[in-house]
Amino acid sequence: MLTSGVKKVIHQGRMAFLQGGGVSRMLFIGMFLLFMVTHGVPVQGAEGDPSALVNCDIQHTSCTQELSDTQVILDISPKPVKAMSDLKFRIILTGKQPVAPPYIDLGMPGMKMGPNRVPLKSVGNGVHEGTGIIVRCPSGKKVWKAMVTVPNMGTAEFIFDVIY
Ligand SMILES: [Cu+2]
Repeated sequence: MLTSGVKKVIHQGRMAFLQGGGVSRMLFIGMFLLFMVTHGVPVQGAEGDPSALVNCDIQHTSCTQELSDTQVILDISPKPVKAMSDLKFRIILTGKQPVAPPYIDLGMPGMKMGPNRVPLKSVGNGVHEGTGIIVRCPSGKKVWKAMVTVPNMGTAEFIFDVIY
């Protein structure tokens, strides 16, 4: 009786193992399919797609964002806005003027690109200008970000496509 009881336990254990193996196999197949969906096929607007973050049509127009005390208007020229060429950055502040000129940090969404700051000088009437260069990302991605800091007033983030 004891022996058959032990055998029964072993048998049940083996069945559980086989069933467990089946579940693992199902999980593996499921994860493989999920991997194919997330990595094998580009999904428009999916998390991690930087073009979903674009909030500024800098190739055609200037872009505006609101801070509590002023509007921040960004323009970059000449157009089309190209990487690896001298660019003129202009920030217009329509409201309250800051204690010091604004500056721009260029980068890419979700990527560490190294420091690239464009200092700006006031040319009067709330207009601030400076020159800088947008580099070419080795990844080939073309979505860039200009983080505009207005001292003591806040930051505005402009995300746009650049021509390579
Ligand atoms: Cu990059």
